[in-house]
Amino acid sequence: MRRLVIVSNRVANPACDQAHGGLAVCVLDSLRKRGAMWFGWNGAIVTDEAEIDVATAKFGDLTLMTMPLAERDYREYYLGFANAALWPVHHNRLDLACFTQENIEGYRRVNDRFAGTLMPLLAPSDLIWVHDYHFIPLGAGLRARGAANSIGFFLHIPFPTPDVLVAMPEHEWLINSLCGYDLVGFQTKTDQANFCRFVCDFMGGEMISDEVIRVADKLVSASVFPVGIDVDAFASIAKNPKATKLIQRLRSVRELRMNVIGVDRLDYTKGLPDRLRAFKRVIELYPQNRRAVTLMQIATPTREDVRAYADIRHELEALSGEINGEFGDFDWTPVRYIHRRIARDTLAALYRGSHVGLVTPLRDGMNLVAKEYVAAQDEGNPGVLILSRFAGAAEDLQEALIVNPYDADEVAHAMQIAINMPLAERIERHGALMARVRQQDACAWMEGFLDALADCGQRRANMDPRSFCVRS
Ligand code: GDG
Repeated sequence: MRRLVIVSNRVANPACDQAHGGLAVCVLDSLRKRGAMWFGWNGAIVTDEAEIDVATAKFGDLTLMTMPLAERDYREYYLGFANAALWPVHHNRLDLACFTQENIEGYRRVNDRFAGTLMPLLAPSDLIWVHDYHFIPLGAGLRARGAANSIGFFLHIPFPTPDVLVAMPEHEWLINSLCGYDLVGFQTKTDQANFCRFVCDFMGGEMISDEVIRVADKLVSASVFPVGIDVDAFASIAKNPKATKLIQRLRSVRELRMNVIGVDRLDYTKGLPDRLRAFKRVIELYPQNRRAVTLMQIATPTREDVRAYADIRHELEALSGEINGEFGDFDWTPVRYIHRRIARDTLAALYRGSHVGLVTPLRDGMNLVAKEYVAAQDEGNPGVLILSRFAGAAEDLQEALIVNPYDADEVAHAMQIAINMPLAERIERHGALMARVRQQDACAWMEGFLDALADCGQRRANMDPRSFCVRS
């Protein structure tokens, strides 16, 4: 088997339960059955560039190779261009995007440094899989250094429509860099279609099949690979004795009848203020829910050095205080707001112990929380998933209650339906959702991508670049 080299901004250490971003979760889950070398940032920041060095750690078949970022790189590449330009643009938040020349240069510089550091570590037969928006130009950096390997890229976040993308300075350079990969993978058909539309309408590309575009003298495949989780592993931690004890504790709080749960990184794309407003409406519109329903919102700290993230935190704290102040009583707290990281097994138990899973991002590449909620349920008495139509997961999880997260009354109405849903309907919906989550699990995602990448590599090896233009 050819060695797999994974490149992503953050690298998760399998020995500790510290992975709380979606990328780390699905890559780790998919690597359980296959070895790899995983290369990226170790999370440390150094003041002096001379201190940047690669460290190696081995965990069975998995080798982690990581290096720190210099302070200036952290500011310009990570906070600046990746998280204050690319992230908001890809989530349709041009109002929050901030573009500066220094940040773009920082992004180029770090991509170039990572490509330069990785190059001597590669063998000619390695399959290289680059992940996410932090490293769009990394593949081109490897090619410029002579890498002839098959190189694929997967975008974990949505791909914007062309009219949004053109607002970003350097968008042509970025998309050109994407076109240098053999294979570009997307979460949904909509993302893939947006990418193809941009390449064809703005860069002179031409579709030569549903998934292959010819642009300039290159062929690039653009395909859909929805990410998933390790379903059995997650379901089993949700059922273990520790989880069962925790669920009993959760349900033994006398006044609590129904628990609604939300779990998200505290990010403005996740629609948390809108969710709290919808929860307020479910109490206002259906007074029988007073004292009977509680929303537990876990909002894990993330990217706290980016201004927009501090703002959303204050908004959320004010809103939960407002709802609790207005409706709460000495024996009922309507919103339990937790702003800290929770252990993964506790999370699994909380999903299982909750009657409703509320997943209502304003925009999301996929959303693994939706899949985890389904996997954790008791199939004989499952809870109900409420899912935003703007989460990539909604393309497949149609048996959830699909809602528009911007419409508080619509979400409140769905919550009421979920709270009252008869057991038979819950079982039927859950069975269908579970089948989909199983079908598109972490292994299927990885195998699908790597098989397609190997095919693309074969195509490149077989083809004279000058013959790319031939069309049947
Ligand atoms: C990106 C895309 C795409 C959250 N809080 C805690 C915790 N988590 C875990 C969840 C889940 C993961 O983090 C979050 O994944 P999501 O998919 O929901 O969201 P992003 O982090 O934004 O992920 C997303 C994903 O990449 C994969 O491609 O689906 O669209 O934005 O696994 O359980 N885990 C623990 N404690 C927490 O407090 N242990």
